Amino acid sequence: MLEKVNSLEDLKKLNIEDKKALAKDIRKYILEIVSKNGGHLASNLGVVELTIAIDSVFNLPEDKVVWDVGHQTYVHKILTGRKEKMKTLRQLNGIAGFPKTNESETDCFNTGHSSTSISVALGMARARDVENKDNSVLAVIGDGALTGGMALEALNDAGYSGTKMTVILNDNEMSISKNIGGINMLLSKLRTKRTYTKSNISLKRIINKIPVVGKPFVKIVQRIKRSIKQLIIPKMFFEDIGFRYLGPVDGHNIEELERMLKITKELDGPVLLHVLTKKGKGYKIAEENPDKYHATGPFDIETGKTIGAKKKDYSKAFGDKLINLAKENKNIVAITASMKDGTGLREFQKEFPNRFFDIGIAEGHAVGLAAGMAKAGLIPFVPIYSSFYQRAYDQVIHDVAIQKLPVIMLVDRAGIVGQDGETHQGTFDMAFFRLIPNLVIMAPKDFRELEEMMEFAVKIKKPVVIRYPRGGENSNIKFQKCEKIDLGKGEILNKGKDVSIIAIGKTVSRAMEVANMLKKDKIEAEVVNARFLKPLDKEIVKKSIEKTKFVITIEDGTIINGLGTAIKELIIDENIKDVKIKSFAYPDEFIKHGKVEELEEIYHQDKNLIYNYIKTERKIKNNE
Ligand SMILES: Cc1ncc(C[n+]2csc(CCOP(=O)(O)OP(=O)(O)O)c2C)c(N)n1
Repeated sequence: MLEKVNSLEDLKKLNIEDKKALAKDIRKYILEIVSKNGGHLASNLGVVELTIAIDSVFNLPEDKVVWDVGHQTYVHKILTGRKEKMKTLRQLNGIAGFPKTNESETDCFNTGHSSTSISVALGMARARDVENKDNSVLAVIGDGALTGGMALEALNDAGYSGTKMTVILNDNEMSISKNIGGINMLLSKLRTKRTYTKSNISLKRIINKIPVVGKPFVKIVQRIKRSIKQLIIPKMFFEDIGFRYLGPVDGHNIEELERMLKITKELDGPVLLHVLTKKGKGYKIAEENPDKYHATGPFDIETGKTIGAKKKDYSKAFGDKLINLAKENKNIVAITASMKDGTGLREFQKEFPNRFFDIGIAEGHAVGLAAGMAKAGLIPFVPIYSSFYQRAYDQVIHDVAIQKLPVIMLVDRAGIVGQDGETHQGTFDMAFFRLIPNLVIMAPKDFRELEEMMEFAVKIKKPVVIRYPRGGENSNIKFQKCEKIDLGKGEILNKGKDVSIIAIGKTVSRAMEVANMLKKDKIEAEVVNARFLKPLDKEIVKKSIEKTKFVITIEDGTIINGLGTAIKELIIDENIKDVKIKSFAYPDEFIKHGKVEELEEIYHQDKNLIYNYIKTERKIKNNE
C-alpha cells in the first residue's frame, strides 16, 4: 500500500481497509529507517493511525497542524511526498528529524522543544480570525509535553478566549520515561472513562435542530450533562477552563479517529480531543521498553540490540560521581526535567528515591525549585541539556544568581549534539551564561576533571555551571593528572613558545592533539586549559600570550561571547600589543543536523584544519 501513496491526495482516496494496510507498511518502513539511521522510534510507531487520520480529514496546507516537540512527524513526512528522502533521515543535508517548513508546506511550523504547540496553534487561530479565514488549526501534544508550563499557559489563554481550535492530546502515559505529576493523575482518571462525548454531541445537534425551544433547552441539557460528568469524571479540568473535552478515543482505530476529528471540525471554540495511544505500537521490543526506544541509535530489528558498543559518556560519569557525593553528604539532591536517563540519573533515583525529583518537562520550574531548596539548605544538582537550559534563563538570573544561591547547574549536551539539529545544538550556553553576574562557569577536559569540579562545586557554595558534551572522552588523548580545582585557575598542559592554544572543556583534548601534530613541524605550542570561562584565569592566559603573541582559542560554542571573546577582551584590557588571534568557534548561525564529526569539519573545529591554519600562519610570519 505504501507504494501507492505519494501524496495526501493519494491518501485521501484510500478506504479504511487500505489505510489499515498502509499503517502496517509505514510501521515497517519506519522501523527499517530508524534501525539504520537512528532516531525517535517509539513515539512515531505510536502515532501512525493518528497521523493517517489527521492528514486524511484535514486539508493541508490550508489547515494547520502544529506537532509538539515534532519528534513524532516521521509518518507525516512519509505521507507528504518525502517517502524516498526519508532514507536520509537525520543525515547531513538529509531529511530532518523534526518538522521543517522548508521541507514541505504541510509542515506549518518548526518545533523541537517541548510544549510550544498550543501557543503557536492559538496564534495561528487568532490570525485566521483576524483575517476572516475559516481554516482549521490543530495542536498535537503528548501527555509529557502537557506538563510544560508553556503548554499550560496556552491552555489557560485558549480556554478563556473561546477561539476555535483543536488540541489533540496524544496520551501514551509516557514522557521519555513514565510520565509524572498532577496532570498525569488527572489524565489517568480520564483514561478509564468510556468515550463520553459521542452522545453529548449528537444529542446537542438533534436538540439544536428543534426551533425556538432549541437553544435554552440545549443549555439545560448541557447543565444536566455537566453535573453528571462532574460526578463520573472528577474535576473536569479541561471543561472548567473553557475547552470542550472529547474522548478518550482509541488512537489506533483510524475509523473512530476520523469520525471524532470530523466532529471537531464542526465545533466552535476550543476543543480538546483525548487520544489514547501506545508508544512503540507494533514493534514488541519497543512496546515493552518505550523509554529505551524513545530515541535510539542504529539497532538490530530482530533483537533490538543497538549496533556498536556503548562507551561511557559524560552523563554517566556525572551520575556515578553524584551517587558517591550523595553518600557522603545527605543534603545533596538531584532534579530532572523529565530526562532521568539522558542525564544519567537513573541509578541515583534507585539509590536515593527520596532525594530525586522528576518534575516534568519544566526546566524553568526545575531551577526555581532548586533555588528554593538551596535557600533552605539543600545542595541541588540540576542537569539539563544545554538547549533546554534556554528555558530556564530567567530562573538562573532571578532565582539563583542574584541571590547567590548554591545551585549546581550541569549543562549536559553542551556544544554540537549532531543529528537532532538546530533546535538541539548546545552552542549558546557559554554565551548566555557568561553575562550573568555571580555565576561560576566551568567545563571539564575529561571525566576526572568533571568529578573534581563537582566536588569543588559542593565546597564553594556559589551558583555554579558545569558544561560537558554529548558522548565521552576523546580516546586519542589521556591526561596524566588532574589537579584539585581552585576558583578561577586554569592549567598549562603543554609548555611552548610559538603559539598559545587556549581551550576549554571538550576542545582541550583537541588542542593537545594539534600541539602534538605541530611537534613534527618544530612548532612549540603552549596548551592552556582555561577550565573556567568565568572567572577567567587572567594570569596564566596573559603570561602565555605575552610570550607567544600568537593565540588560538578553541571552544564548542558560538563565536559570540565565549572563550574567544573573553581572551580578546583581556588582550585589549591588558593592552597586550602585536598579538595575532584566531578563534575556532561556531559562527553566528543555527547549525543544522548531521554527525558531530561532519559538523565539526564544516565549522572549522576539526584538528587538521586548526593544525593547517597554525602551520600556514607560522610560515607567513617567518617569511618561509
Ligand atoms: C524543552 C524540552 N525539554 C526536554 C525535551 C526532551 N524531550 C523530547 S520528547 C520528550 C518527551 C515527550 O513526551 P510526550 O509529549 O508525551 O511525547 P511522546 O514521545 O510520549 O509521544 C522530552 C522530555 C524537549 N524536546 N524539549
